[in-house]
Amino acid sequence: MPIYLNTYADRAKNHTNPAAKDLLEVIERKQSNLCISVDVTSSKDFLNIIDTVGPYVSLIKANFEPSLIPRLQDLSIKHDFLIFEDRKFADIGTLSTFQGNTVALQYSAGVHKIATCPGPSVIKGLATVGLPLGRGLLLLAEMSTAGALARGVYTEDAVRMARAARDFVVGFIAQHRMEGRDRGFFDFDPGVGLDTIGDGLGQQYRTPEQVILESGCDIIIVGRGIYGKVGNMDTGEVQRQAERYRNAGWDAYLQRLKC
Ligand code: 5FU
Repeated sequence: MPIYLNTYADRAKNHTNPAAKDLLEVIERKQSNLCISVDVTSSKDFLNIIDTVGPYVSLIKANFEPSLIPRLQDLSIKHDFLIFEDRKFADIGTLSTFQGNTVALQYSAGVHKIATCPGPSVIKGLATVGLPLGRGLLLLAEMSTAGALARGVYTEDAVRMARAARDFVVGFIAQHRMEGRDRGFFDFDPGVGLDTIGDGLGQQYRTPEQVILESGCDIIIVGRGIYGKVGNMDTGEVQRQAERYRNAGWDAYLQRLKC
């Protein structure tokens, strides 16, 4: 059976990367393929949003300050979600004057479960730190922004690099299923919105149904569709939107299983 038609639970049973396995199990347990992207500057808003949406998400994507890590870890235990620190590791993989290497040093300083990066040497550098800690890596294969350069040969190379490092690379940030019908990689899709098709600055939104059912992706990444403009946030509304996106993502998955 094509892997994207398998249940998350079945995929969890067979996955050899512990971070990917954990994520598949959380998704199944919470019946949520929703990842919230928390892109806010105030720590108070950041923690409030996460505490509010926690019950509805399987994953939090953020770029957070190290001082917030203990509180974030408490919330991840309270609400049963995983943490995806979104960093673009764009430095070199090896640097001869160091015992380690540049990206490995960046990576080991945080508590990232998953990260994005370019280049095979960078993957190798991150794997030296991430694999012993049971982490997984996502490669940026495609982008949701209009006119993005991540396409064509770049995208094909990202898939090739992932295949060459299957133990550590668990999938892609992408706009559609990257690996055809037979592979076990995740496809995380940002650029998801139920009420609008763009933000006026190049971001392009598709619905959970387009992303999960039509494009065969696994996880929807949603930011402003859930928390809108921060500042005078209505917690009840954030909760309502998180539940709405969770339900839309899960319904699309259930429909896909019937295909
Ligand atoms: F790689 C990508 C991409 O192609 N599109 C994105 O939108 C990443 N993103 C991130 O997903 C973006 O930087 C935000 O962190 C998030 C989407 O947030 P939004 O508020 O739902 O537009």
